[in-house]
Amino acid sequence: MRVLLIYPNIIESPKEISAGLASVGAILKEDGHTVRLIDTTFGGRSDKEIMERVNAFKPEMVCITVATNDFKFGMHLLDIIREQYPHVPTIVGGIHPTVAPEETLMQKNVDMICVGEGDLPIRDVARMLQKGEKRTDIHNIWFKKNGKAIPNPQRQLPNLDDLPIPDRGLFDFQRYIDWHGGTATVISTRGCPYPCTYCVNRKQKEIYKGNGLFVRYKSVDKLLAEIKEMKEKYRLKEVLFNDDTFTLDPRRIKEFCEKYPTIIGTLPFTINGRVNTVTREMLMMLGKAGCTRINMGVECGNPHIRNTILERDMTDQQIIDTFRWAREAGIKTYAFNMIGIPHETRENIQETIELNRKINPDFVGVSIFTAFPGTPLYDLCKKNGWLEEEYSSSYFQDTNVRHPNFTIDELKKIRDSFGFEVYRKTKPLRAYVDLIDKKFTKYHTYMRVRSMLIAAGFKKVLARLDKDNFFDVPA
Ligand code: B12
Ligand code: SF4
Repeated sequence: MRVLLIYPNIIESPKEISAGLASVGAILKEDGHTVRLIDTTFGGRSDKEIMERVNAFKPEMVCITVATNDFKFGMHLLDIIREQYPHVPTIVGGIHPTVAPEETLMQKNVDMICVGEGDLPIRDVARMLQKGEKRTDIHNIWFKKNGKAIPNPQRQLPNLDDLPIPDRGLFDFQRYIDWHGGTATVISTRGCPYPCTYCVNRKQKEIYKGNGLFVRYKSVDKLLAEIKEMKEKYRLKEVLFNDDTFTLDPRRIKEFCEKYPTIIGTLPFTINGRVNTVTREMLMMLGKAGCTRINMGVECGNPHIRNTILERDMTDQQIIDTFRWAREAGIKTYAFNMIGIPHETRENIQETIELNRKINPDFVGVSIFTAFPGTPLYDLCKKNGWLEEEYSSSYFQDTNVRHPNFTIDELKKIRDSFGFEVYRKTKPLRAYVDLIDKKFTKYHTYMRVRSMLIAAGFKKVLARLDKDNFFDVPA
């Protein structure tokens, strides 16, 4: 069967493939289908350009992935495809249908949705369509009949080693690597066990309950084989593990650190960690194995907001210690922060700035809080009438929350000077460049030029000129 995959990605930065579609594509190819991808990450988003590519392929099934921010654009693409291909079945997967299934399924041109992990369900759907069957009982897939939803239960979560390696070749993967100045992305786990109230993991854990372990890992051997294959196929200088929390299992980290240098060599890598999952010893091991950067959430400097509203469960001292250990292990640090959290005040934001000054990260990132469906904080905002009707299109540029203590413009101003405030005393040059950079990120043209400069290695040039690292672009 000719299966068309669509990645309706519209964000300017950072640019990354959809590992979900790469996994779904790999499974479909393994099952003998002809698979093609339309990827809008680097452009080609007009109706005309999309339809030219659809017509060149003449799909027999259309599969699209959507997150909340690209939901509108994704649905528009299904509408224009349906006009010309009224009988071709459509299925929507990804995080948005997982957390907002009814809303997604009830869109006019959506025939089926996949709730949760889609590797095995999509195989069943394609097999069913190929045989011309009309089943409505496939686990994880919700069907629509006479305008009504037919939900189905979840299946057992698959063991990650039983799945094929995600098919990066469906994308122009080299272009993504080049865009990141040589960084290739990998996912080695699925799931995160923590209860943070703004994160979709909490909802996913609830959805998958009773169907096996939510947190699963690729075995170290399989993971390293995947990276080795990637290294042979593409020109890369660095690996970025996009796992929510790479540092969950200390024994696995130990095995990984022992084997990585032997099998992969000196290729540097970046990970996402969580303050209370790492120890000094673990960071030392990671540093020796080639880890050059760890990204960790600080989120809020006020302990009550952080631990009661966000349920992060970590003290200021733990955060300060962990960032220091990373530095001692020779690993650069990136601190994630949020502003505009429900119940937050101006004083609380000042506490976040103070905490960041204390930890003095190499990079600092801040986003305006966005409430995502399926999370407790979304429900809280809804209950209090703090939600805008439209979903915001980016964590960094906008928000769907009308905060009682701030206007959106105020939050944007605070966001734009956040890095400046953090680095003002310790790294003044860096602070001013950050300020200028943030002032311009709202301009589409600036972001495009900035993306191009990053891809051209501009960041590396600047980094060489100034060890403070001007730009806090995760790459
Ligand atoms: C890597 C990553 C990115 C990358 C790539 C995004 C992508 N589309 O894959 C980049 C940097 C571009 C990115 C950007 C953003 N991200 Co992001 N990102 C992630 C991260 C860390 C990993 C995603 C991933 O690869 N997972 C592994 C794969 C295997 O899982 P998956 O994509 O969910 O796919 C499975 C199923 O969903 C399903 N599936 C997926 N697609 C399809 C399609 C079909 C047809 C079928 C049948 C099944 C199916 O099957 C797959 C395999 O089982 C997740 C966290 C997470 N836990 O998922 C956040 C996450 C997806 N991101 C999030 C957010 C908020 C964003 C941004 C809005 C932030 C911003 N800067 O504006 C943008 C939105 C961009 C976008 N269009 O997705 C939120 C999404 C919340 C929401 N409700 O939308 C998440 C969940 C983080 C969080 N914990 O809150 N992100
Ligand atoms: S630690 Fe990070 S990924 Fe895990 S639940 Fe909390 S916010 Fe989500």
